[in-house]
Amino acid sequence: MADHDVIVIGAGFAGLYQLHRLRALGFDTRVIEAGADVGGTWYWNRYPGARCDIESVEYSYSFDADLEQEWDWSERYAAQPEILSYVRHVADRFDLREDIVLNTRVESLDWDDATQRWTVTASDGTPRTARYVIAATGCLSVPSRPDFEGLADFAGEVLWTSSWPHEGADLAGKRVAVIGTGSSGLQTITAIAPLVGSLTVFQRTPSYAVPAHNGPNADRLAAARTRYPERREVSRASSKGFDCDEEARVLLIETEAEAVVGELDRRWDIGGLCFGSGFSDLLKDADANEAVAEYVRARIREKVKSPELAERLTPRTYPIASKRMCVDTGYFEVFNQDNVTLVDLAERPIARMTGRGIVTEDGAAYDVDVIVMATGFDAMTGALNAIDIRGTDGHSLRDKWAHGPRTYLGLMSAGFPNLFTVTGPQSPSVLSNMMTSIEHHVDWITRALTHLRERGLRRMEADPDAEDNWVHTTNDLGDLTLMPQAASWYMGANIPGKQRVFMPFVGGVGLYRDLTNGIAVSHYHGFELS
Ligand code: FAD
Ligand code: N01
Repeated sequence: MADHDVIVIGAGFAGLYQLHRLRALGFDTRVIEAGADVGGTWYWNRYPGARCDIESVEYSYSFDADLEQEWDWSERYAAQPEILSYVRHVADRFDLREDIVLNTRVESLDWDDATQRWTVTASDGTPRTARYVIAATGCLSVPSRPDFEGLADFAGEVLWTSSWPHEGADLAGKRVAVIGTGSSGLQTITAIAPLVGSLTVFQRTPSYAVPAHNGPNADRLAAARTRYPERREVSRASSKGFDCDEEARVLLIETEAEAVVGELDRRWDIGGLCFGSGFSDLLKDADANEAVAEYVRARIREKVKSPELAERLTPRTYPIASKRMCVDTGYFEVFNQDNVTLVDLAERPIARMTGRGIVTEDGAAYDVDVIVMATGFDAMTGALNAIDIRGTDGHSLRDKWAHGPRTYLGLMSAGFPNLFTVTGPQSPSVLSNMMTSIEHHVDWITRALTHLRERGLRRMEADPDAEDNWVHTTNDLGDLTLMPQAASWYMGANIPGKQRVFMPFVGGVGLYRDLTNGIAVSHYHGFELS
């Protein structure tokens, strides 16, 4: 039996940094990763056009000043191959690989009260135990694979953006269908439109998208290098975990219409996800939200030549930013191409697949060579629920979370001692620059384990009352916003049968950091330590 101080599940950005921190402090740590290499999201999602939509100088580690100074980000938003090289470089640079077990999936975790340890069962059959387990399993790591009738009969190729073939896919000249118009769909569609013979886009819900204005990065990188520490600190104190120039925020409903448009124009020209950040009531006031949504709708009309097509591509059924906004580079313009067709599933849902392609409920048949599924993820809870986790008295986490996740601070769940989650549900995680949130959680967990060790303690568990309060707080805060109005993956609404509950903490990264650090200072108020 291999016994460790800590087992970390997942070798994405979170798992790697967690290993680096703990090993430096002398904790015997193993990382177990299902994939054949490190990188997590950036190992699996290799579809054409995949890139980050937070600037690379912010969507990167901040823990090592030399790494910051030495790594060259070639574009404002790095593409997937460059991000994957960066993660691999980090694994090599800090000698992390020797403590990572690849190609191995953790299947179950069982808490043993007598030994105060977790038994970790994984697909390689090696028996392992650990004092602590840290789930760095990712919020967007379990693909949603809708059960389309007849999919197995389709004679062509089916490709999933979330597990794109490593050798690539030759789409040149082919008849390609893409199902899904979230961030993955938008990026794929834009990248493949110039190559394919014909492209048929199956859209269930249109997305709000803001321009990336991507491009070479030399000037930005040079500027960032002169003030990385200051910039990172602004990000850590911000609401979204990256610098969105929030200082000058005002209430849209108290601002002259002309000034509103001026501010939206300014941010549109800068590009990226800070677009709505000038207005503090964007997600709180329906009128404010509608004004910003209308601005984006007008921009779509400018880009799409056919007014009828523009209208179909225009989101109207949910508030802007209540689903994660997309960042695009010419997505809407793709629909001006003769070889691109939009199928509006709101009018004609998919009925089934056949040997030749896709048939909609009105009987229309779309014959294609390749179907690309950009249908998203079982987000936030999917990867945790995929593991059979049994806490004290054999209680299952899956059962406990059947009506939605229950955590204290998004870090632990009562009844599951010594089990931590990095960017777990009910923390800011997916509403933020994930790098900022990952580094904060890893630092917080590392500090907690050090605190226990220094005091000869062996067990840490969330107090059920503190957890109840936190669950109410996160739900109530979510309900104060417009976010629950969308059928989004934040709500679990994209997975049939999943409980609809708003999962992230909306209070912002800076507030959350102060709160959680304050709890650490107050000897982990709300946790039981023994
Ligand atoms: P992941 O990268 O998801 O890694 C988790 C790892 O755990 C995976 O490798 C998985 O195989 C492994 N794992 C899970 N379960 C098990 C198990 N049972 N046993 C063994 N291994 C397991 N966020 C941003 O902030 N900005 C962006 O621009 C951005 N772009 C994105 C683009 C795409 C295409 C996607 C899908 C997500 C994007 N995200 C972005 C979110 C992204 O997931 C995070 O930024 C970040 O990469 C998450 O890192 P992680 O280590 O927490 O999780
Ligand atoms: O997934 P999504 P994603 N029939 O859930 C549709 C991050 N990310 O992989 O909206 C027909 O957003 C679904 O329709 P609807 C980012 O956080 C970032 O694109 O549910 N359609 C939707 O259009 C992002 O938010 C980047 O009605 C079906 C699409 O599929 C998150 O990952 C890039 C369907 C799924 O969109 C997830 O993005 C990529 C069905 N049965 C990802 N089921 C960056 O740019 C689903 N759909 C950084």
